[in-house]
Amino acid sequence: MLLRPRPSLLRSLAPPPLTRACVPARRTLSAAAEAAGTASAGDAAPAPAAPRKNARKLGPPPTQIVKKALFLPPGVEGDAAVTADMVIPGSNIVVGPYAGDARVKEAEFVKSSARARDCPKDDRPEFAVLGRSNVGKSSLINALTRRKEAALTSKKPGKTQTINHFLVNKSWYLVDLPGYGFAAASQSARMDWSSFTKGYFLNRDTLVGVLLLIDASIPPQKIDLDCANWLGRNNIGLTFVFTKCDKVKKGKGRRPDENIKVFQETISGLYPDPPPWIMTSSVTGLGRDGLLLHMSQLRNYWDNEAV
Ligand SMILES: Nc1nc2c(ncn2[C@@H]2O[C@H](COP(=O)(O)OP(=O)(O)OP(=O)(O)O)[C@@H](O)[C@H]2O)c(=O)[nH]1
Ligand SMILES: [Mg+2]
Repeated sequence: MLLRPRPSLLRSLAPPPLTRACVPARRTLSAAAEAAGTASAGDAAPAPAAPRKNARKLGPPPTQIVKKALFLPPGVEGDAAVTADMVIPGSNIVVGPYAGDARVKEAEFVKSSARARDCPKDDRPEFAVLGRSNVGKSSLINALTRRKEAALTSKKPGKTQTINHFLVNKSWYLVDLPGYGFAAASQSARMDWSSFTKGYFLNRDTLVGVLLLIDASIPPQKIDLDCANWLGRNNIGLTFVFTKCDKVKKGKGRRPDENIKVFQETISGLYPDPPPWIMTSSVTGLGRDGLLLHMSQLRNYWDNEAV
């Protein structure tokens, strides 16, 4: 049976962008951080903490928090009580009832596909890893799967040129995609990128969501905002995954948390509800467990709600 996510699922994960005039209030990282009691615009990236699956049963008396900056996952209603210990550290993501086993027990490379129609044909759910060339897509896949060379990485942009499927726990896929915005690529290569990758997004029935990687060591880039808009317009659910949060340039430039705050402010008017975001580093492992937990709740919801 071919599983198909219900349109309502995709909408709940990626609300379509609105015009600025439609949005009454700004939602920023600092607001999210205050609300979540996790990442703070003035602090360095927080140390990775293992999210607690049964967080609501543990810890000190729960504190009610402001929810307007948080991503409420499927199964958590807008009027539900949300406490700080339900929020994944370094993110705005609330852990809901669909969160499950997030461990990666095994991961194997399955296939490289040059065209969308050559991708594996089965009904297992998948997450696509998307972002600019060199943002750290292949490194993130290696960090999530804890395989040093599962996906090939390179200092030179443009390393990944095909759609690469990695099967995790024999039950779901992580998909490494070619990067966009590779300045040195010829015009025709850039056109090829957009037609073949867009074909993948628009036709892949088993796509649960996109991890849109944003380099936190540099200021926000227009091409990333354009990509987020394109995904939103096409009702494709996304999670902003900030990469390279360990990278602090000496002297000049903003720190990762400052870049993230500017990015949050830039996109704040575009969404009626805050999209999920999380800070990561493939070098330190920051955000790894939290991101896997987030994916587990999207995946389990998709499995349960699929028709
Ligand atoms: N400091 C730091 N460096 C990183 C991180 N993630 C990736 N890098 C480095 O960034 C460079 C590019 O990483 P890749 O994982 O190959 O990037 P990619 O997005 O797959 O690149 P393409 O396949 O060319 O699109 C490599 O030199 C990585 O070591 C991170 O979290 N922190
Ligand atoms: Mg790559």
